[in-house]
Amino acid sequence: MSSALPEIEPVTREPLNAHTPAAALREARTPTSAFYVRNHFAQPALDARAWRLRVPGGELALDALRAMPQRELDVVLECAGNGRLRMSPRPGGTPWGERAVGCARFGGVPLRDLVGELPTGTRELLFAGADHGEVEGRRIAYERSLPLERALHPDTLVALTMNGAPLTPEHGAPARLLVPGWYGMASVKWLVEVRPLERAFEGFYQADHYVYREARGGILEGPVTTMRVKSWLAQPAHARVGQPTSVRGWAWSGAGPVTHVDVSEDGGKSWHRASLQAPTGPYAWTPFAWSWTPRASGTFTLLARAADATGDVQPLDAPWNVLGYGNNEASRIEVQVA
Ligand SMILES: Nc1nc2c(c(=O)[nH]1)N[C@H]1C(S)=C(S)[C@@H](COP(=O)(O)O)O[C@H]1N2
Ligand SMILES: [Mo]
Repeated sequence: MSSALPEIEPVTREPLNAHTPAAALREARTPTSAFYVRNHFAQPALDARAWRLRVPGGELALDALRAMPQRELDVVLECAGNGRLRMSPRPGGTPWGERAVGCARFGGVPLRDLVGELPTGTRELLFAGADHGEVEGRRIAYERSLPLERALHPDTLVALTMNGAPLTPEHGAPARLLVPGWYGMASVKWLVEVRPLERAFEGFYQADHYVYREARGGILEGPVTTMRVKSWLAQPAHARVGQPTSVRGWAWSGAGPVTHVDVSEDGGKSWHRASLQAPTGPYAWTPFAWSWTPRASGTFTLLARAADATGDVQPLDAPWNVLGYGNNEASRIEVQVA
């Protein structure tokens, strides 16, 4: 018997970018070793004992953070570039297929418990990672800001754990920001500084990247923020003619609860309402299931389309924008029916 941990599937090696393997996406919580990794630069190796988090009014050591009241949340993290390969014409950028997504239990300290009194006139908080590199001839770090309201939301965490264990180096050890409901770029890994800003941040990963540009197909232009409603069909891979088969998967949205999921066996001509189970928290994905009885043998592609409480529905075709963000087209699974 093998005790090997499930492994990520590299998309690029330097820097490391890797998909979650399909098998791991059959589980409600994605194992950490299988959870997709998205890095812009080489991973910094931070010494947890020497590490400090600079916050307005001081700095904090890891032990001090661990001693504070902790909050745990199941959170779907999805890269804004997930599904980019299906866009046409194909945008540049990391060639993500469709598995730059996962759901894990994160634990840590609400950011608002860490920042003391902020200077009057503070509009945003800036979050700096320890990783850096050269971009368009300039040396920059991975930095992102959040509007004050989102930064101080009780569920915005400085996360120290993932699936009950200390963060691993790939996922931002010793501490990362976690912004539930937003695409992954907001959740700054290897966090070393939180800084108040009086004006909107205009750094590379804020104003040049992670913006919807020349957007078409239901995406408005502007900054990339919340995850658009989406689903993942996890099973089945095989089915038998005349035998009921459980079609299952997950649906999520950063804008509100998932209200329904429909499944199609005929390429979107007709739809069947799936049953939903309660998610394990407001930011976890929602399990759905539909019983399918195939009437013929062959290869079938099933489609799933989720909707959320804001009335948003997954489009059947990939939306498009220059940098290839936010593709939330209906999900598909190929099933061999014998
Ligand atoms: N410091 C730092 N934080 C970062 C990134 C990065 O390159 N550097 N990538 C971001 C992006 S684009 C995503 S999608 C998530 C991915 O988190 P994961 O690698 O833990 O899955 O981290 C975000 N935080
Ligand atoms: Mo991302």
